[in-house]
Amino acid sequence: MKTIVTGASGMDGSYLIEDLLARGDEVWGIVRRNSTNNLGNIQPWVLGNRYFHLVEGDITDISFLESLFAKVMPEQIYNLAAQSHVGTSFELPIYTMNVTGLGAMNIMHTMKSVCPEAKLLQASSSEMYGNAKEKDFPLNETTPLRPVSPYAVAKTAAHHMASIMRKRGLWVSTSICFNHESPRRGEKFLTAKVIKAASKKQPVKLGNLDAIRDWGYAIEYVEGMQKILDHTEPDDFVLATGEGFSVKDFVDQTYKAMGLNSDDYVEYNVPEFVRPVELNKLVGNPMKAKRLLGWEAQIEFYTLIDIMLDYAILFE
Ligand code: NAP
Ligand code: G4F
Repeated sequence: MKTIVTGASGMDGSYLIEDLLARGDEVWGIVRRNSTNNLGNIQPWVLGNRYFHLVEGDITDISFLESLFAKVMPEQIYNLAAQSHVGTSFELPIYTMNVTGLGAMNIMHTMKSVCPEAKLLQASSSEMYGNAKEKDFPLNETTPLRPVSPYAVAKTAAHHMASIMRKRGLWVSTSICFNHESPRRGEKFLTAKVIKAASKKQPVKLGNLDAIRDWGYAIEYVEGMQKILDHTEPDDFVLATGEGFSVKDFVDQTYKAMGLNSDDYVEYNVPEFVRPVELNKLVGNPMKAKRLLGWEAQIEFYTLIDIMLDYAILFE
């Protein structure tokens, strides 16, 4: 199978490529050109694999996409590239829309004109739901989308475009992923930031501790993405654990696992890290993915913290 993966240097992209190579795909991984090294997540065995092709490019550049897609004629495309940080999207709304929203549309448009027989997985996000009504929990594939951040607006635009393209006959699926984490998580995200500080027994400055998230393990979520593309027909699927914990729960448990009391280490409501609009609660209903794909998250909250802490203590 010839497969293109955007966001190859990111957390999910790097894990996904490992799975795809292991199952025998030939993979083209798109990374942005960078003056410094942004390939830390891509393992040496992947970089040295003869079935892996590292391609420099940008999803905002449609001429690049057209020429790559025409050269490869992919059977599968995973679009994981995004400006994916919600807080940053308030500072860089237009940039975020260009990359996360229009970039996804560039990919769909290029697929339609160059390789309309290919299958596309668009990485949608639980952030699209915004502050849902209490009666709507846990959130599923039919819950209304009410985005409250520029990032979510961009993801929602791409999500709706995926649905339009599907109605026009293209094989476009979406994974509506709830938060998922791993030792490869970028260090501006809450979990990685807290793990790094706690593992070194250092203090940390945070924003709002009250928000609730449904946190899973990234390796399992990229397995879910593959199952979505392997399904018999294109569709939308929620990938989530179904369990919610607060940011404070995450912080308290992480310091506790280090034998520390978080009250002694955490400064919160620090203005720099408080978002102009907060998304208070995200808890997903993964039943459709379980029923149709046989996918279910196994790694729960406390194990996830242990995995991330152990890695940080051993390797960072
Ligand atoms: P990530 O670690 O931030 O990776 C994003 C990737 O996109 C990086 O490789 C980044 O490259 C690349 N990228 C950014 N702008 C680009 C551009 N203009 N052209 C080409 N590549 C570009 O994100 P992730 O956590 O792996 O998430 C993967 C996808 O799932 C993203 O679309 C994200 O929005 C979505 N998602 C994630 C979660 C989650 O909890 N992790 C949940 C729901 C949805 P650089 O390395 O050069 O920055
Ligand atoms: O780790 P976060 O930045 O993740 P957030 O905003 O939930 O977004 C992540 O999950 C989405 C899916 O639901 C993805 F689409 C998106 O790409 C990304 O992967 O923040 C988690 C929570 C938020 O409520 C935030 O306000 O932690 C709170 N928080 C408190 N202090 C903080 C901080 N978040 C960050 N990043 N940094 C802080 O200092």
